[in-house]
Amino acid sequence: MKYYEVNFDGQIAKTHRFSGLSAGNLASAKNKDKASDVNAARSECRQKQERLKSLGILQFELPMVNRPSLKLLTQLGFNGDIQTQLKQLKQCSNELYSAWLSASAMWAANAATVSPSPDTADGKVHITPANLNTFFHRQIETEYTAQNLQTLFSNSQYFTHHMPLPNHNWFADEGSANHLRICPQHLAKAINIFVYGFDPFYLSFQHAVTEQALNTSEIPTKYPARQSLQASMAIARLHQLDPNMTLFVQQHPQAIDAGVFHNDVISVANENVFLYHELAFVEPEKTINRIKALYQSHYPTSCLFLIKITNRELSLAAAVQSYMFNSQLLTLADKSMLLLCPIQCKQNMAVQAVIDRILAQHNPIKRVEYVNLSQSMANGGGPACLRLRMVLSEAELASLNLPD
Ligand code: SUG
Repeated sequence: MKYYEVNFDGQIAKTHRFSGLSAGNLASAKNKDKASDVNAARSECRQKQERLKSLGILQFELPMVNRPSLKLLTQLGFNGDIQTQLKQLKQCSNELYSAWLSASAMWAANAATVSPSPDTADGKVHITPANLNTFFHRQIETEYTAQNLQTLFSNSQYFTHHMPLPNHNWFADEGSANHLRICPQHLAKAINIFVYGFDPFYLSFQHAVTEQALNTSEIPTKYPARQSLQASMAIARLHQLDPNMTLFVQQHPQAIDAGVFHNDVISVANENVFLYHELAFVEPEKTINRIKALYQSHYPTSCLFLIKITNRELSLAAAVQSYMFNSQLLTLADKSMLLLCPIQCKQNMAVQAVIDRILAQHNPIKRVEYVNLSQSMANGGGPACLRLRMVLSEAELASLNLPD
């Protein structure tokens, strides 16, 4: 059976704007109230999609999450005709008005966590829409995203849809942006790595006993951690992943406080290549050794390429500014890999030096290209944020309920 990497990009609602809604996402804060251009945003994203198609990568769009939601106005108790409701909403709070307008469903990496059929005990594709409950402007996507995913992946012979996790901070979930698959080839049963920002029970215990957690580096102190360990564990259970091939790894609090609000801003994996910053995870060496040992025990004849970028080579600040780790790492027809980077990487000398090193060393990454996604980047969304990445078999692909 043939398997393919398939990318589903989010569509951009006409209300695309910069509102500074995501604390801890430095681009979002910096560009608050900057003039936005929805046509430019759509055209930039379309160009990225066209480039991938021309490289032979399967590329589709998720159905549009319609914004703004009129239903939400009524749900929040704003009455009367639409003009009256809007007047009331604006008077009530600017922040609420901006959240209501937000076109944030464009960042499809946060739409859901998806486990492909080679990884799951029942051989089905499992999908859990993310509850996105850290920020209200994102949480309002979930209901619509879940419906869209059910429509698109409607064949129950192949796809199992789970409910979003309970809408509580214990289960804060931001979808595939905090999930990595590592394996010799897409079609293999993979090692699943879930990256979490906080363990809600550890934290409450610490608070109750000594408040020690706040005095150590165990949690971020400046910005919110958006992915909970409990959420990641629940998804691994729901998706019937092999516990012997599943790791839960904590994101480095220093990284979160430097603006790394999702793991896909600081590491990227594709098949047997794992590109990561040395401050991506707590206990970095131990974490990488666990991944290495697991890989060697499951795929003794395959080589894992672990590409570590040190903080000396590229500071966390430069990683966040350039979004190098938010590149799409893709396997091409000849089995070599392409790193599709945001254009910001071209202008950063430290990133250029890192890229030169990667290309010069022995690993499958043979090409680097750059895409201009300035409208998405100004809200903290690079190439990898814009797509929900799946691995689908020929039969699963043929069953999709794609619009004509
Ligand atoms: O959730 N930005 C999004 C960016 C999401 C990027 N996704 C991944 N890294 N996978 C967020 O922070 C900003 C909206 C505003 O400020 O108007 C925003 O929601």
